[in-house]
Amino acid sequence: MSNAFLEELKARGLVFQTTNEEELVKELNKGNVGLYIGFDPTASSLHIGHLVPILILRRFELAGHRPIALMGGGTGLIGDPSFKDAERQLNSLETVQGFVDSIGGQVARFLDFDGKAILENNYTWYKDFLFIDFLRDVGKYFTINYMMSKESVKRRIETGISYTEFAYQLLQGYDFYELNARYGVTLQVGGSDQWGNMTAGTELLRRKGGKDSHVLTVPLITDSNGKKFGKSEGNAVWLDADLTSPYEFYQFWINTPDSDIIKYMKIFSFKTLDELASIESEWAEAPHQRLAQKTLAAEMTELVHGSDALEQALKITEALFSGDIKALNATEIRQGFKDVPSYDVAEADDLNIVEILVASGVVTSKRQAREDVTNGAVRVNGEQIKDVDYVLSDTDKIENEFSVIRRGKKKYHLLKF
Ligand code: 383
Repeated sequence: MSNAFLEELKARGLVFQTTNEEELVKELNKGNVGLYIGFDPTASSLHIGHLVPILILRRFELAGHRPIALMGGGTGLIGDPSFKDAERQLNSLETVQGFVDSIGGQVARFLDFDGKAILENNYTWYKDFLFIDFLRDVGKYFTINYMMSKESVKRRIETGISYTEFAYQLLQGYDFYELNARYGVTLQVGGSDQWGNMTAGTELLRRKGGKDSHVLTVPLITDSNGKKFGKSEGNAVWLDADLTSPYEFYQFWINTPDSDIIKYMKIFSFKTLDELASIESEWAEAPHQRLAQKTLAAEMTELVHGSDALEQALKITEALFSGDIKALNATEIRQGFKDVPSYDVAEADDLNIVEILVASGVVTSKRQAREDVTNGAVRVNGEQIKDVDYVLSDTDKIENEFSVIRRGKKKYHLLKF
């Protein structure tokens, strides 16, 4: 027996490990399976590493199952020790609740909470759970040996772990039990780092509830160098547009190396494997045109930020490529030039091109500035300035806020008025 949906997940490289596969196949073949993934509120935004599990929920939803996104309003107050080197700093209740609200809103973009999908928060059942009851009703089903044998906490048992974090797996285990009771959830999905916590749940459901349940993990995504996926120049790529702009988000995908792009397309795209295969063959004929990267970047940016944001990201990319900076408005300039050096122009600054090049630090001397201008190496908002006596005026200010100076082929500076 097999299940077409599970086979598709495997073909996309989305399955790392499952509990007994035959049983899981049987369950999926029944259809309308309740499944969940948990997200601990450790920041105000989810990041790109959360995208695979979120999109898996969506895949299950599209296949007719019932996905639940569980916010860890309770577990976020404790801190998951899985594969973490050090004890977590405790966040306050208000902080964690704030994070729950913001990341819950983010997940809502990907699932239909008016349809089959459900948004839950485990603080709902932990806020009134007495410690004595928890020890009697949950703790009693686990031996210390069992808890210590988990790969996810093994290292910490040697280096140090508080009783608080050590107990975390019981909380996640109990969530599975609770969601089974409330919504008939029989499957928990998560990253491979979550296997230990998730199987604590199947254990509790079996021992306390006498029920079978299932776990499926998705692989930790790595690039062709074996490095963890999801950093852009060392920074996390956030799903919140205020933390990582749609343009930067788009660029992150565009910059995927050829050695990774086909793998990433299968993991992230909702296009069928047949469609992806034809994109792949077209791409392979002219990889330098980056068709695969462009296709995935567009699909992901639209999915996460919407079609207007995608359009804007494309517009900024195009303007930076062609040099036609005047095509951009102030918001787009802000996104496109977030990482270039900028200079706040002061009242007293002389706006002569040579003077301002020096004052803003584009060049270090007037002699250099004059030489660059005369040689045609200086552009203001994409327009070449060859006259050393040129004085910036209002027409050089984009929406009265910015002038973009380019020196040579690629060096950009932003003047802020
Ligand atoms: C809490 C309560 C549950 C079930 C799960 C949780 C959260 C879980 C956890 N998950 C990570 C997180 O919150 O810490 N203990 O950042 C990440 N997940 C998913 C996926 C992943 C994991 O949210 O591998 C990456 O995104 O499982 O690291 O009852």
